[in-house]
Amino acid sequence: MKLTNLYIDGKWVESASRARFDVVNPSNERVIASVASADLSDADRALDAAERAMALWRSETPRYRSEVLRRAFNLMSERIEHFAHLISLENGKASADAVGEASYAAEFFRWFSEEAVRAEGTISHAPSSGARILVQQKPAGIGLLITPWNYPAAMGTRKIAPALAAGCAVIIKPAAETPLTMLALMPVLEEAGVPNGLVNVLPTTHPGALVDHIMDDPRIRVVSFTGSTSVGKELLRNAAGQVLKPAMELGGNAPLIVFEDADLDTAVEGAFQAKMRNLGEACTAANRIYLHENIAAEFISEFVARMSKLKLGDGTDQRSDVGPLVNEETRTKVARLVEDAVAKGAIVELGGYAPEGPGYFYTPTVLSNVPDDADCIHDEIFGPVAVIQSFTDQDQVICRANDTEYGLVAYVFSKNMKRALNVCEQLEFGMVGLNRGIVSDPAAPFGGVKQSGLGREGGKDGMLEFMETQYISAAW
Ligand code: TXE
Repeated sequence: MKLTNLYIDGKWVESASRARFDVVNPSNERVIASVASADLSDADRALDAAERAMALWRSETPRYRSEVLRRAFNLMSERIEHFAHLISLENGKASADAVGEASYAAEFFRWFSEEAVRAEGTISHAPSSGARILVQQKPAGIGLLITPWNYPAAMGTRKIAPALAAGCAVIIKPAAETPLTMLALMPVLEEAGVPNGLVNVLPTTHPGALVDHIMDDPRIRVVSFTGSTSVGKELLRNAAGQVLKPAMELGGNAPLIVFEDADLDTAVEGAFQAKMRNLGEACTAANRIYLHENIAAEFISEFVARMSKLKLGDGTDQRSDVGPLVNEETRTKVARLVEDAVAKGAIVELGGYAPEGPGYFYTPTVLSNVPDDADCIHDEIFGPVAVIQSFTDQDQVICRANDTEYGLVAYVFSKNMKRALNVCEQLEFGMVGLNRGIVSDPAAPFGGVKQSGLGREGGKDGMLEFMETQYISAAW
């Protein structure tokens, strides 16, 4: 078993209260690590360290910051297998998914090393007064980054890299289920040249109290969160206290629409990726699959064949295609949603049960004929359950797709580009996958509308979440 501490000011330290908690491997329910649990005085130390570090970091040249981030990319890329193994151990995901995540996570350092030198401003003439309008971007201040367990590396680097590129320091509060990957990143950042105190990691079992305390400190200016909509709303309320800049990546309920003119193989593979990447434990997971009734039977038969090939097993075992869910609570939620759908008339085409034995496993499942009043149509499933409905009319399916409080991502499959783009534009979602089951890319603005959140991560927009616009009205 591994013992690990908090990471504050470039040092590994016990928490002031000496409290610790266990991290469990979801594949076999064994304890793999004991981690220090931060309390309020630890947060104060991290804030002091971040303040000192940021004062120097923000005055370095963008080129200097860019080179540090580039080294972080290089170093993380050399250790993909190491990070993938840790991700599989603490999250349970299969090693192919874990390698994918670690590589994706590293890419944020590369992208933002390139963006670090491109924080541009403008100068223009005020039309009436003749004054000059100078607009520039400045680092917003210390960022509090709260990350979930579904992508223990990538949800962290997607926030750390832009914050550092912008000139900010950060305090990270990783999920208690998966703190190890983020802690393991710290030696990489040190080696890359990130100064002490610029990045601090505070795992805890009391996120509410710790986060409230940090958000009450006027030195924090940004709160960047990825997690559930309910916690996001609570954070938004608390952010009002110090009028913090919020970036919120919250839940999703993605529709995936397959028209009768879609390339069927592309659609099946795209739906498979959109549903099963990360075992469905992703806010981008296809939650509702709408098939045109002319192609529904053939699609279901091919999709079930694809899903039934998956081998369940320990996430760290290279032979496993899919691992367990992250914990018992998640598995219970998934099982409840399946039972509810079946009780209301859904047909189980595949799976639909939790196998015996240790580990939080749930079999890949396909449900067809799912009625609109089933809970899985409205709630985020966050598990390996494909929920299939059919449709006949384009306007009606757009209406059903938009009938959700969420608005993160939608997927459309059609070879008719005129129709496809028209449908994409009518979908009330921040992102659309068109003939693709994956939308995430460090170069693209990731984020949602409605109750899926505020702000964008990645792309050009990601860095702006950690910057403030300043305008100087000048006469010369
Ligand atoms: O999320 P939480 P949970 C969705 C998904 C999942 C559900 C519940 O539907 O089934 O949320 O997951 C920290 N103040 N997503 O319960 O609780 C927590 O420690 C401050 C979607 O794990 O939102 C962790 O670091 N922080 C999602 C982070 O919030 C608090 C990813 C996320 O945990 C807090 C994860 C509090 N009061 C879940 N309570 C996505 N958008 O990808 C918890 N946290």
